[in-house]
Amino acid sequence: MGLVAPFSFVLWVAVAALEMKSPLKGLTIKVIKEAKECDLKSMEKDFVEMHYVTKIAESSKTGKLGQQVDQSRDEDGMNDPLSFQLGSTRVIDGWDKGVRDMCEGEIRLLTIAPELAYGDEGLDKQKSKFAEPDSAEIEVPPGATIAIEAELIKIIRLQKETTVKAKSCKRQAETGDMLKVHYTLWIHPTSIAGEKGERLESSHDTSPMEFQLGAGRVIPGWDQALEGACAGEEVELVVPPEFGYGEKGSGQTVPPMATLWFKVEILEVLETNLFQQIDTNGDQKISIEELGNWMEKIQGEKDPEIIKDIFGGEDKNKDGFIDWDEAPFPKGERPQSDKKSEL
Ligand SMILES: [Ca+2]
Ligand SMILES: [Ca+2]
Repeated sequence: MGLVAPFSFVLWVAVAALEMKSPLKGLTIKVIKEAKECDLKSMEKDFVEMHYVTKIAESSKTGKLGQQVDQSRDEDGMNDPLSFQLGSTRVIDGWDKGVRDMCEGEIRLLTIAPELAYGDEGLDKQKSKFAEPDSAEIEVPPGATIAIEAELIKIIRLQKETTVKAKSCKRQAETGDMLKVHYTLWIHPTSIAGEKGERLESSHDTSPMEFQLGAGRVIPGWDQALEGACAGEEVELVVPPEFGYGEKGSGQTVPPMATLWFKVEILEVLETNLFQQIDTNGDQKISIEELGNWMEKIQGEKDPEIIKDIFGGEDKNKDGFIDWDEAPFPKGERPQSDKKSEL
C-alpha cells in the first residue's frame, strides 16, 4: 500500500505527458512517439525535414471526417520529406507553430482549427499559395479543422560563433544597413559536396566586400547571421546548403549542396542615410527637383505626376520641402542646424 499509485492516477499522468501545452489557441499538440535521443530541438529559422499525413480532423465542422487530403510519402512509403524554414510562410501557421521545440525522430499529431489552417476559404488547388503544382489531390473544404501527423526527420541549422567581440558597438546591423566585411570561405569538413576543408576564396585576396543587409544581395545565411553584428566583430559561420547556394551551387566556385564555412570580419556598419543621398545641395531639406532626380536615377521613375504625388504626400506642412522630420525613410541623426533651432 502506498507505493503503487492508483490506476486512474497513472493513467492521468500518462495522458498529461502526451498532451503538450499548446502555444496557440486553435492548435492542439499530441506527442505520438517520443525521440530516443534529443540533442537538438527545432526553433525559429531552422529548416526542418518532415514526413506528414494530413487529414480532415474528426472534430472538423466541415468536410468528410478522417479523409486524407495529402501526404509526403507515396504508396510505397517512398519520396523525399518536405523541407521548409520555420517562421517562413511556407506552410500553414498551425503546422509551423506546432513543430517548434521538437526533436529529430519525434512524431506529433497536430489538430489545427481553420483560422490556423486554410480558413474560411479552404484549400483550392487552383488558388492557394500553399498548393504545390504537383500536389493535385490536395483540397480542403472551407472552415475545416485538419489533423496533421508530423514526423521530424532532420533539423538543419545555421551555426554562428562570435570569435572576436567588438570593443564597443556604435550600431548593431539592421535590415537595410550597408556593411563592409572581409571574409574567407572554405568547404566545411561536414559538407557532403566539394573537397572538405578546401579554401575557395577570400576578400583578402582582393578588397573588402560591401553590401546592403537583408536585401537578398548575399546568401540567406549571411542576411540572417549578420543581423545585429557590430563593426570590429568577427564571426565564424557554418552554412548548410539551405542557407547558402542550395542545389544550384555558385558558378565555378561552390558545388551544389555544399556546406560552407565562413570567417567574417565586420569592418563597418552604416545606416543607409537616404535623406543625405537625396538632399544633393545639403541644405537639410528635399525639394521636388531633388526627389525627382533621385527617383529617376535609382528607380528610373520619370513621370512628373507620380513624383508630385509622392512629394505632396510627404510634405505634410506644404512648405514646398520635405524636411528631416517629415522624411519617412532612413535619415540618420537629426541635422546639427535643426538641433540649434530647437534651443
Ligand atoms: Ca535640398
Ligand atoms: Ca515640408
